[in-house]
Amino acid sequence: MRRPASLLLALTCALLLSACGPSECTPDNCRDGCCGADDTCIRSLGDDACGPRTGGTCEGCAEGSVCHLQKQTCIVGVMRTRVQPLAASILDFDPLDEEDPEWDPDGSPPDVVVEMRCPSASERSRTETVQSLEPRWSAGSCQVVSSNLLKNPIELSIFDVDDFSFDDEFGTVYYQVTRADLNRGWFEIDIPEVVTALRVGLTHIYSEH
Ligand SMILES: [Ca+2]
Ligand SMILES: [Ca+2]
Repeated sequence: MRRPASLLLALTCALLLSACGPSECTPDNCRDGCCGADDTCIRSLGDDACGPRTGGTCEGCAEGSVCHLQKQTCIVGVMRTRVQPLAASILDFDPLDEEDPEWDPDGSPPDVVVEMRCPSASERSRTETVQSLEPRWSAGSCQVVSSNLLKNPIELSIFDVDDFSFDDEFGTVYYQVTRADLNRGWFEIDIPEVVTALRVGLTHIYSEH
């Protein structure tokens, strides 16, 4: 009779690991986050869970304060995020135009621009034009209050600028920035069929009061 009981216990443990193993959040099992109230390790800090990424205690930031992601503590002030398209990889032919798959009539690489409409921004942001299948940009960012960036998506359009005809559109997407993105400092998306990767950098600016 003893054996089936212990077998059942072992089975229950296997199914409900947390019920039998250590469930407490400690610096040992939470080395890259802070410990939340329910003993979970929170790796993406934010205003409602902010604390040292060494298994310290997460705290909620008070009204009028925000979580400083580098300092890993609440500060009184405002956090803004600068959104900057950094790099893309473009297909070397137009998959939607079988008759004339070259991006430009002379066979040169596309002249690539990213335009963004950022939450609560009055104007669209536009990068410089870079003629390449692997364009890199350093201008044309927008700056948004970070909490707004978590509530509303960014509209991103990417296209080949053409002087004597309509620009070749690669696509337009809406992307909702996540808390993990803010912690990582960038996000990467693809835009079917043409853009295999578009990487966008997120740098944070804190104005402390
Ligand atoms: Ca073109
Ligand atoms: Ca062009």
